[in-house]
Amino acid sequence: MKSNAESPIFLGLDRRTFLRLSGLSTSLLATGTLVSLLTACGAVPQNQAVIETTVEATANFAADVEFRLRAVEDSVAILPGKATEAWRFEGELVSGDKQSLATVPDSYLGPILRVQQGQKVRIRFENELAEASIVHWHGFVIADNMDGHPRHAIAGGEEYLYEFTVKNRAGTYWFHPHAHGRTGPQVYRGMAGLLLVSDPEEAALDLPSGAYDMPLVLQDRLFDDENQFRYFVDEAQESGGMSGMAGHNMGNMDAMMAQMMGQRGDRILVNGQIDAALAVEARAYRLRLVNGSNSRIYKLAWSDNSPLTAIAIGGGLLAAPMTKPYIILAPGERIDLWTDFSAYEVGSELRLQSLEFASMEMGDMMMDNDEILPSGAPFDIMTIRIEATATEEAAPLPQRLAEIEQLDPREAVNTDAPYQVELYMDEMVWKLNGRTFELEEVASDERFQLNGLYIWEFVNLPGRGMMADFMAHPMHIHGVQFQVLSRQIDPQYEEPWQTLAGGIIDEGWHDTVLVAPGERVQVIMRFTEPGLFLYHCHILEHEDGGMMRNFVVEA
Ligand SMILES: [Cu+2]
Repeated sequence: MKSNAESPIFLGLDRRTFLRLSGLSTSLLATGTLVSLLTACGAVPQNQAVIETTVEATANFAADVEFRLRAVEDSVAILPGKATEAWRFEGELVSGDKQSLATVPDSYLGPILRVQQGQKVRIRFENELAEASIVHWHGFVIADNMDGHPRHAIAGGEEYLYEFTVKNRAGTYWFHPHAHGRTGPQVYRGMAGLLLVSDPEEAALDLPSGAYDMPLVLQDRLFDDENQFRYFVDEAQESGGMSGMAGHNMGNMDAMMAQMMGQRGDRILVNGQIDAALAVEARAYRLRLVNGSNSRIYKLAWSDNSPLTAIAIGGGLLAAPMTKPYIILAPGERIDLWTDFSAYEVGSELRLQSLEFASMEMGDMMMDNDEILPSGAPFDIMTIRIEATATEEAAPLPQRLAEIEQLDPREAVNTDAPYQVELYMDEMVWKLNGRTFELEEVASDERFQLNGLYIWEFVNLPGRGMMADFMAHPMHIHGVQFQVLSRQIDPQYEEPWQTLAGGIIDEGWHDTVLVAPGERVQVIMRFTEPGLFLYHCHILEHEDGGMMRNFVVEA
């Protein structure tokens, strides 16, 4: 099996400190002595494992809805002037209800697929890119060979057939590529789409629907002078690879910073649009916010300081609506807001913003390319114009939304010894328990029993690696939805933590949880799908660099 390329990533330090700690000097950098340290830096695996897959539809799988999903190279108008080259999902409804597929107009984003709990879904994925890819249905409880594991990645020109029954609760899920080492660049170039699930419990609530149910995908991008996406790791590769870095030091420093802290941009896009504006009626809406950014954390707030009302999170409807002054949305996470614009005058405007927070990434401003908007910096996300009175009154917000079974930690298999996952950097690479990703490797402590209830504890504390604790990591577990049991913050991190704490929603079901610097976060879950699944950081450059591992659920 091919070994994962390890990427040197370092963080939380300005350039000078990094050079000192790593025993380098700027003169060494200039002469290219850094080369040997960085030989593996850009060595993105080009070949995924070849696995035989069936592309023949299963005869006795009577699909209720069938889609064709192509990964294509395309160009889209984003900025004035030249079009931007993008990679995108092009969707087509093959059979089933016409409401099952919608496209996002004038966007690189893929289709919005609407499915119902219990439906049988068939999706034929056709990879027309020049590199391997595979599709992961983020948040879905699904068979392991349908989950889009990188071992199932297919080369350009090949197909992968997905057939599954929707098991998830009503909610906002999404899909994106998951080829190892290439998730970051593929998502960044545009590959992402939405997967919205409905169920009878949700239907009974009479929540805003149709035009009043609005998915909003939040992403940041950096553009060059020709209106093209800038992705630093690929740029370093294209300019002769990181091993030939003499003469490309600054470019490669950008790439190293991106690997260390995640690729960020300076433009905020909503549904693929810059300077997004949404015209609404003075009534209630369901706004489904998806953080589809490679690494940016949003601290969502309204410009008039109105509180936000959350009705659903990644794993679907909350038990009851929750009101927060602001809400933290980490990469991979979703939040559904119930927002009533009827209190606003027709003709008025409101902005959705991201507020300032302590990012802990102290090197950011000094090390990042200065075009980049640093993590934790405040910015506007979009403008909402209240353009008209309501054509139809919205039903009032129900005070109870869903039944949520609380998992009991006393009933867990490992109540007294949770599986600990330590998040830290070691030998310049972000790791999980000191290990990086191997395509099919599973360690002895990464094995769990089917239908077993388990507690995992993510630990983001100093003392393990040289730089263990400078970044918040959104940790994602595949094939399962979990509940957050507890958070424990180290006292020395209390102050920065307080800039996030008021906006964290731990209630309900999750597939991704943000683990802040100085934190221990315990989650509990029951594994109901046997097989090989992933858990990883959803900062896509961390994931691509190896901050990802397999675990096995054994029948
Ligand atoms: Cu991470």
